[in-house]
Amino acid sequence: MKLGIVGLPNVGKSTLFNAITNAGAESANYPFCTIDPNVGMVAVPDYRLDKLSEMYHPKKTTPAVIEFVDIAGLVKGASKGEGLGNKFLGNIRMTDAIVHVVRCFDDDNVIHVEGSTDPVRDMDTIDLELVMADLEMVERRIDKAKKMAKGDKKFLQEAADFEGLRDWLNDGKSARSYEAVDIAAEYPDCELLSLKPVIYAANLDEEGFSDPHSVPYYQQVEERAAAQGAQVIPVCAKLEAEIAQLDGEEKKMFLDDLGVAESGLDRLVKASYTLLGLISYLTSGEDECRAWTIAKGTKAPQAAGKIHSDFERGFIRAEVVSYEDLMACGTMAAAREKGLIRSEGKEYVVQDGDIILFRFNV
Ligand SMILES: Nc1nc2c(ncn2[C@@H]2O[C@H](COP(=O)(O)OP(=O)(O)O)[C@@H](O)[C@H]2O)c(=O)[nH]1
Ligand SMILES: [Mg+2]
Repeated sequence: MKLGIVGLPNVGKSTLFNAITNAGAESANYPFCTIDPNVGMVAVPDYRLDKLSEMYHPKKTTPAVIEFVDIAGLVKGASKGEGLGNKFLGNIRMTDAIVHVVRCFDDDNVIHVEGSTDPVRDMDTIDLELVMADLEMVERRIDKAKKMAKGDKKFLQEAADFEGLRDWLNDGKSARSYEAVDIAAEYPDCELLSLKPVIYAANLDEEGFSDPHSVPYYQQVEERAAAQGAQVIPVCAKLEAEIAQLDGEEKKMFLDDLGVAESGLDRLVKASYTLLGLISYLTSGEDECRAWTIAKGTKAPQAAGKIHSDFERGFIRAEVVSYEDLMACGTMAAAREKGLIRSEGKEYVVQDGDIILFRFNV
C-alpha cells in the first residue's frame, strides 16, 4: 500500500517527504525502504502498541508502516506532456491513494509557479491534470469497448458506462465523485487517477499551523475539500522534519509550545491509513510487540497469514482480547481469569486493536 505525494512545484512536497524519512521506520526492519530515494516508510502511530510495549518490555516493538512516494514534476499541462508529463502520471498510477499538498503559506523567498499563493486555484490545477489524463484513457476504453461490442453485445454496456463517465470528466469533475456507475467496483481493472482516494495536506507556516482555522487559505482548502467529501490535514512541512526526530516527552513539549495536540505528520499518516481502508491488530510477547496491517473486514485466517502462510494454512483458532479489556485487567493472565479472552474461529472478522494469539497446526 503506497501513497503518492503530489502537488505543484514549491508547495513543500519534498520537505514533507523528508519529515517522513526522518521519522524513519527503522530501516533494519524494512530493508527495501532504502532502495528508492523517492520512497519513504513511516510508522503508523498507535497508542495501543505503545501501551502494550510498556506492559511487556519486549526486545523489539514493531509498528505498522505505510509507504509514501515523493512524486515530482506535476505542472499545469502535465497531461499533455508538460514537465515530466507522462512519467509523473505513470508514477501516480502505481499508488493506492494520493496526498495532495497545497501551499497555504506566503514566502517571497519561495517562488510560486503561478506567481501568488492561491490554494484553491492550485487544487483545481492539479485535479484537472488528473482528470485530463483520465479522459484520454477513458476515450481509449470507449473505442475498445465499441470494437469488442461487434463480437459480443455485453460490451455495449461498458461503452455506455464509460461514455457517461467521459461526459462527467469533460466537465472537469473527478471520477471519484461520479455516482451513476460504481466504476471501481464494476471495472476493477480500470486505473483512473482521479478515482484514487485523496487527502489534502494544507502546508501552513508555523504561525498558521498553531491555529489553522484562523488562516483564510486553510478555510478555502477546507471548503473546497468538503465539496468533494475529502479530508484536509494541516501540516507545517518545515517543522515536521524537526518534530519527527523528537521522542516522547520532548515531542510533547514541542507540540505543547506550538499549541497543537499532534504533529501534522502523525495525523496525516493516521488519516492515510484509514483512507486506504486499513486497520491493525496486535500481537504481544516478551520478544516482540507488533502491529499488523490488514484491510478492514479481513477474517482471522487471512489476518494470521500476514504473520506467516503456515498460520493461515494450519489455522485452528484465534485467541482474542480487545485492547480495552486487556488494559482494564492489567495483565493477560487477569484477562484470562475473567474470561475476556475469546476463542474465535475461521469466520471471525478481525477488529482494529484486537490483540491476538493464533493457534495453528501444520
Ligand atoms: N516559509 C515556508 N517555506 C516552506 C514551507 N514548506 C516548504 N517550504 C520551502 O519551500 C521550498 C520548496 O519546498 P519543497 O519541499 O522542495 O517543495 P516541492 O517542490 O513541493 O517538493 C523550500 O525552500 C522549502 O524550504 C513552509 O511551511 N513555510
Ligand atoms: Mg520536490
